Amino acid sequence: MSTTSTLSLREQQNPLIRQLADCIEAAWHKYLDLSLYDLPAELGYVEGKLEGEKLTIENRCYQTPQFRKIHLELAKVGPVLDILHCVMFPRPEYDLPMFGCDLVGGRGQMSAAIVDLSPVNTGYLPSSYINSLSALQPLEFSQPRALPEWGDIFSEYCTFVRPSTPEEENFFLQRVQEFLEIHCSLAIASQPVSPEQMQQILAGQRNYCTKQQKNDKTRRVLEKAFGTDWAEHYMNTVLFDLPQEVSR
Ligand code: BLA
Repeated sequence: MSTTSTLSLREQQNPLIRQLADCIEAAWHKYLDLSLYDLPAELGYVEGKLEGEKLTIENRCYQTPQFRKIHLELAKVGPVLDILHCVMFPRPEYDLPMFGCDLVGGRGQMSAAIVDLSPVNTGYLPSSYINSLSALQPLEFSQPRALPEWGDIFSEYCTFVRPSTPEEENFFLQRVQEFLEIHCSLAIASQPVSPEQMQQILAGQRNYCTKQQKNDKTRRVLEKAFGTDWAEHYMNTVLFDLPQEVSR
């Protein structure tokens, strides 16, 4: 048995992914009142095979008074692909955007780094978010990336780049940290909305999840390792499950 198998997945990840995972969890612990969120037991830690390499997935999931589910996932395909995926799903009683972050890379080079606070309430971010986000220092990346067709869910503050130097990797880390500080501090101060608004927010969250489920690049990795049905199930129940109707 190789010695690496005794290390956690996080310790085997690309350093930027490891730093980002630590930074996300530090913000959550600093600002939020966390309790555990139970994923189906068989989906907390999963292993499969992708083109002869081992695909390992490790999930961490919490809930808080303002968030139905906050999810951090690390995935690794042998030495070739490292992935961090993170989504914070607000409870629909609160007018809060979706925090989403995906970092994909392999063999020392990141190919995709995306972070956003995406609007769900009739397509607009709350004004408190616009005020804070528009005050952030603009960051220059040498290789910005174009959003796919389903990417109309993202806000104008979305950062989507291929970070190509250590400096740009740090910029990305900084941006995620800033987004999380803004998001967590506004979230814990937010008040519940009216039942009508809640229905709109719910519709916006459903639209967000439905669009994210159209990401063929994510789907392909999961399908190749675990099969079509499993990939469909995983994308619909763990990565982007639709919030249930709420009755009051
Ligand atoms: C891209 N996501 C990708 C890519 C892979 C994955 C392999 C292609 C990398 C590239 O184009 O350079 C794979 N991502 C995964 C897998 C998981 C994952 C397997 O999270 C989980 C197990 N994706 C998200 C979230 C966002 C997101 C929360 O999960 C945004 C907030 C975005 N990922 C996203 C986008 C792309 C991407 C926009 C590029 C898609 C494209 O160019 O078509």
